[in-house]
Amino acid sequence: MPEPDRAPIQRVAVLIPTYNERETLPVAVRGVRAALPEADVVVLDDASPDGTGDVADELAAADPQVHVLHRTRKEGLGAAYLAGFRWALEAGYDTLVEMDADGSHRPEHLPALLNAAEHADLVIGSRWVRGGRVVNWPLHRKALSVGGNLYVKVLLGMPVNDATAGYRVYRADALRAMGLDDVASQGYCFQADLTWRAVRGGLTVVEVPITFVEREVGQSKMSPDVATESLRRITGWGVRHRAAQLRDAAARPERWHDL
Ligand SMILES: Nc1nc2c(ncn2[C@@H]2O[C@H](COP(=O)(O)OP(=O)(O)OP(=O)(O)O)[C@@H](O)[C@H]2O)c(=O)[nH]1
Ligand SMILES: [Mg+2]
Repeated sequence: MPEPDRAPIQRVAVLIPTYNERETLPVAVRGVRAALPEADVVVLDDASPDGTGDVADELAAADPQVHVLHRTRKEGLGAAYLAGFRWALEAGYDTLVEMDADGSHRPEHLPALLNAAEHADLVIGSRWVRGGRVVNWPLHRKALSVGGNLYVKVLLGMPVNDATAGYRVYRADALRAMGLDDVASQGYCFQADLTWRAVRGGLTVVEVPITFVEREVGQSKMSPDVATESLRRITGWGVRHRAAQLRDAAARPERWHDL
């Protein structure tokens, strides 16, 4: 194991975006507080009609290590995370965790994810590396995730098996270096977008296997629109990336023999 080459992890914020998660949020918050007592929790709620914001306020009133960002309307996972990142970076956290509220992301994995973040800029809790698992997903959902990840990997040439995963750890300096002002991805495409920015920026990305458990309560926000946004944007990045590679190669005929 290499020596830690980054600032030690001292202040951790676990960001949990919510939209209609009043049943699942308390379980998730309790789980994080038990697994990682020194970390703070920041709930990012998009004015959930089911009153998740009030549930979050109650959790925050009972525990000074729980905070809530109330957003005025549903703007998608990406926008909620960007607001959460800004808040947590300004508040001085050095390590930011992304975690779903719905029970899919087990708090028991947090220590291993954070250990890996001692040596990485971005740690992805990965379903599609050796040791990773998905519990209770129908075949079509597995196929969508595996197929989507394969598409990203081949098109962009990214050495990451689960670029769309939403359970991850960012070091604050890495997020600052990634330039988040022009991130347009709104849905789950946001995860692939930030992975691509990290890889292109030469940051260290590490995958740690997790067991992902499908939600048992509440409703999925996955939709055909979300999948279409991902396909459209990722294809656009791929086309631009491959065109740039071709331009590079054309400009350097002396190196064609290396190709
Ligand atoms: N703030 C906010 N949170 C959201 C939004 N959309 C989804 N989320 C949250 O993001 C997390 C992941 O969403 P899910 O609905 O579980 O999506 P998913 O995991 O792809 O779908 P399932 O497999 O069915 O659970 C959950 O904690 C959601 O409440 C949004 O527009 N705003
Ligand atoms: Mg989910």
